[in-house]
Amino acid sequence: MSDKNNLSGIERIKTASDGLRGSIPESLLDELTGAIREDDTALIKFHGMYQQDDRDRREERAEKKLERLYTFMIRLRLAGGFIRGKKWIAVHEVAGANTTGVIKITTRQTLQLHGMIKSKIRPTIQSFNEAGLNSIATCGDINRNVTCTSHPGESPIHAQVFAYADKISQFLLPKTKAYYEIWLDEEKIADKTEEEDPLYQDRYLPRKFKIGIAIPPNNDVDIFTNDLGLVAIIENDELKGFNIAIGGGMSTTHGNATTYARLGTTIGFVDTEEKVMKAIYEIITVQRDFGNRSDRKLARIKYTLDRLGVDEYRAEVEKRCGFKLEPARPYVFTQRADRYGWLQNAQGVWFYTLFVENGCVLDDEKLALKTALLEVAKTGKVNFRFTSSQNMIICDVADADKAAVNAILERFKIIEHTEAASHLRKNAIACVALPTCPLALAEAQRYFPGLIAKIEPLVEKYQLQNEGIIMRMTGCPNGCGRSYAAEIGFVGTGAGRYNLHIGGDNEGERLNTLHKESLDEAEILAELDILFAAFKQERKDKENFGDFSYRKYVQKN
Ligand code: SRM
Ligand code: SF4
Repeated sequence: MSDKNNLSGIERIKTASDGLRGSIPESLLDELTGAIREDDTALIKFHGMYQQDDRDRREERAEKKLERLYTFMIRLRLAGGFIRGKKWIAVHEVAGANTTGVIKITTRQTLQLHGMIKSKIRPTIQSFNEAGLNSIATCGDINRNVTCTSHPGESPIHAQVFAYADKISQFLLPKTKAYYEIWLDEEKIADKTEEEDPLYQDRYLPRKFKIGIAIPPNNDVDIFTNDLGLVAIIENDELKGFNIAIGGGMSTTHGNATTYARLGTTIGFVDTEEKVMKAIYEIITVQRDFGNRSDRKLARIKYTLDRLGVDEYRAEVEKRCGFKLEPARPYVFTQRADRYGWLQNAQGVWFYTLFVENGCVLDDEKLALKTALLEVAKTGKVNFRFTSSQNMIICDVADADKAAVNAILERFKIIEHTEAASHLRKNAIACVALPTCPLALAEAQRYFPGLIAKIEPLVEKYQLQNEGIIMRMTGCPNGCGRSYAAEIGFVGTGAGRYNLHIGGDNEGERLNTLHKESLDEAEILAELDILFAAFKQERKDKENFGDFSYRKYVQKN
């Protein structure tokens, strides 16, 4: 547990915030600056927003002695990445009116809008609210958006498992009414006992907390990168319960050897819904009570777990639950990549998975994706799901409506765009990075598509285009694009330079390893040429790139 005298600054801000209110209302009224007060920047995260500035324009603004061009990014809460068609239309409209217009699908199956100026925050949240959408607790030291295997065709009982994402998401919301009061003009509640929060209390968690649900054989959600991962155990088309894995997390800090990426450790199995919820709750209370509140770099559950030891952590959870976790049950993951095109689920309903490069929904000179999706939504016959690889599924399409939806997709060349993209490109993820992310050391989403265009000929040179290699890039070591869980991972170290990691497996059950440090583009391409040539010549039967590079370069045999 943390030394009470050595709490991080954020701990003080949280406890003094009066239920996450701080001085946000005053900050909003200050017309002298586009920013909000410093303490409030930590608090608005709990309301689903980040203060950012356009890093491309910092120099120009500084030369003119202007303050930075402050704007806000807002992130929605969409459990399991599901949104009704009507709500998509609302997001489209809000994006156009109040933000840059680009709708960004994130690696945790939700949506972000960037570039909102301070005066547009309340109208944005109000419009979302009218549409039945909110951004509560999508950021901050609290449970975030709950992810779930998105492909409804994966299992006949997908809907049953999927319902858990929403239940867990609701169950772990904070009790404070600050969001409604500040952004939606609801009356200030007089009786503060209504806001008492036995889970989060007044200091919330030591750090962010992430939960995902996977439905084997698909590990599309990268379950072991979550603080808490549930793996659905399905026998004879019946949901028996969930294996629970804890302690996943991707972030490291360059030059800080005490930080590390880690995959979750499975601690047991629970069967009934009551037990699932209780186990989740108490795993979180143990992290709340034992997590590091002094050093935010070491505050995630992965560090608490390794400090206490897996057995001690599990014993504390069992003591608080009042029951024991059963031994984990067997299952197999065989895939992680999205399945593109039309597929039908067990109930005969259709869904179409389309490729959205880096999750950026916009209209450009090549593709009018945003307009196409609006037209599809306006048919009133579809809903949407987002995948953890930043793609989109048009779902719940009845047999009778499929032709009409397909015609729109064809007219806007969405099908052609999805089919034409290489496997390498479709399996790739890049995080946002520049210009909005304040932590970016290098480009990611603006650079990766161009780099992939230079890697594709190498893949073709060695006839590896059907290998389904999973390649990911992040602009810094925080791992928002989960680069450490890729077969080939690029991690930004500085402008135009990336660490190259290899040896992760295809299913997301083994992290990769640092292979070469701080490469520029020419060095990356030269190194990949060597790696692909070796793979082509020396691979064993059916060995994939991740397993080959692990054997040859990590195990060295
Ligand atoms: Fe992330 C911070 C974007 C998924 C680990 N992440 C950030 C911020 C908010 C930068 C900041 O703190 O000011 C980035 C905003 C950029 C922007 O302009 O939009 C940012 N993270 C993203 C998104 C949008 C990447 C994307 O391109 O999709 C993802 C939003 C997910 C969501 O909908 O909630 C996103 N971030 C992740 C993931 C992947 C995941 O959860 O599956 C990780 C690695 C897993 C993990 O948490 O360990 C991740 N983000 C981080 C970290 C490192 C946390 C740590 O343990 O130290 C930070 C930095 C921090 O929290 O201090 C961070
Ligand atoms: Fe920003 Fe780093 Fe996350 Fe990329 S990985 S979005 S650069 S914090």
